Amino acid sequence: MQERTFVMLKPDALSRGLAGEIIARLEKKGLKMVAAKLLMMDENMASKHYAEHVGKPFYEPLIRFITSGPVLAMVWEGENAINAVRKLVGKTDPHEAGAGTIRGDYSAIKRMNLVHASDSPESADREISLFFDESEIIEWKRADDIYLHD
Ligand code: 3AN
Repeated sequence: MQERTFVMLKPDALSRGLAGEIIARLEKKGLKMVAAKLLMMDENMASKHYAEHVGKPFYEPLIRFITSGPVLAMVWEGENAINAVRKLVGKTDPHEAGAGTIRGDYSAIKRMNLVHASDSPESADREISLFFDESEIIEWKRADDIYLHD
């Protein structure tokens, strides 16, 4: 099933020069980038994005971190895109994330784990609409599209 998911490279990914590497992994899986925007998140946007974590001990440091530098917000599309990206990203805790996953390979601590990816269709819809207007999402075909879905 073709799906869209929201993916955001966090400030550590940009600062550590890992943006290209992470994007390459999603591209090679056969997913298609359909929207992208480099921005600084302000506190208002960060608190909306992380609303489910308000009150948790890691909330304040998380907001400080996510607003500390540029993030690359993106929408990716493809077969089972939500689950496919979560698998490529790996578990929240980098010590539990498997080798071969983005977090398993490149991140060292839980808060600074390089990338956010939607965990359900409901979160994907909510997160995409927080960052993008529908008009900013581009419909296009990859040259290899015929190999990537039925
Ligand atoms: P995920 O990004 O894997 O879906 P969530 O939604 O549970 O994980 O957490 C959102 C973000 O909050 C994580 N990406 C991570 O940066 C941070 N975070 C989650 N749990 C912790 C924790 N126990 N300590 C520090 N930071 C955390």
